[in-house]
Amino acid sequence: GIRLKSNFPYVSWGHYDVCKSQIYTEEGLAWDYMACQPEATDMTKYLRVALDPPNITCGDPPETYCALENPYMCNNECDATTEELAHPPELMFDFEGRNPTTFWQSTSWKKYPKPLQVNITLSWNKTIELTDDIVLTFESGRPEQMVLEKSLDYGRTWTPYQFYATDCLDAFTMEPKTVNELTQRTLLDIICTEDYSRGYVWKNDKTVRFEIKDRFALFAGPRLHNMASLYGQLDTTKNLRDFFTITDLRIRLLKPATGATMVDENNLSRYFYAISDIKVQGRCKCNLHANSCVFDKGKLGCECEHNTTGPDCGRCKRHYHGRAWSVGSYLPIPKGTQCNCTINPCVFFTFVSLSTGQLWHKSILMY
Ligand SMILES: [Ca+2]
Repeated sequence: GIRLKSNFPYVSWGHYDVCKSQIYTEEGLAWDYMACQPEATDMTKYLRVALDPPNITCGDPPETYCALENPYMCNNECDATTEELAHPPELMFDFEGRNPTTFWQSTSWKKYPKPLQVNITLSWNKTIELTDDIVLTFESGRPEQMVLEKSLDYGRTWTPYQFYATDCLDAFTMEPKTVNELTQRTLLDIICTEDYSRGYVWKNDKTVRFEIKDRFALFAGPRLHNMASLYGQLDTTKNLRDFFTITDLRIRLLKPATGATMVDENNLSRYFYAISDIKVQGRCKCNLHANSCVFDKGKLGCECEHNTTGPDCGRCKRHYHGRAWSVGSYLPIPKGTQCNCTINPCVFFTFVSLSTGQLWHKSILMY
């Protein structure tokens, strides 16, 4: 399996890289347990993508597209059988450092006035915690209507994260808002924003964001210099923790860019969706009981410490039900999270071999 976590102990923000340290007690050497979590990383390497409708990708049959801003510029060809002209979904997640960009593209809006709608579902089959903004880069115009949704139960139920429209009132009967209007009290409100959909400015700005860092900043300060404050809030507020936790994301594209109030019905090959890049930064959710997460046989799983087990370290290991399982605690920093699972007391002893000098660890259950 691929290790997401390097063994270097102090990386990124938050001193939550070490799960345990050795301490001297009256009985000898023992382990002191501490809150720990895997390093944040690029989560798009570990997702599965599904499109609905499944045959909405362009190129089968081949199509020629015209530019949105110039109906006479029709040199965009899509052909699924030719590698250079195909635009499959994986091109939303490839390395985007070259020129020209690579992108997924939908069929054109040929069934107008029936809406051209596409759902793009990203699944991790594992709970993950978002640590940075979700950023979608549109190769053509940004959609005039879009909803970003999340699931916390592997796609069984969905709730909106954010609405996007050129006109929020018209599209979703919601007052337009921006993330800057949110406060600590309204942080969990679901808003509709017009910031990422406006008219013809798309030529310069192609991105649509879900602003995680601006929301973090409401507790951690403008440059996230006070993560301890955020962690304190996360510790005590389950709703807040859950807000940034997902198993799946769904991008619902509801109306493509038209660049005008009237759709040009004689040239519907100007209207389509194209996405060159999707960024999702996050970490495996391990309930503060693991500092590494492995990708094995196509599945992410925490490497649980503190005598916990399960994909999210969500329960006690067998024989370690001395105390009820609980989520680890960030507080006090950096220590404080005790193993809640061992038969009391929770002791690991270290032995030294007199012949080889080797160290080994042995847990002793004491009744
Ligand atoms: Ca790409």
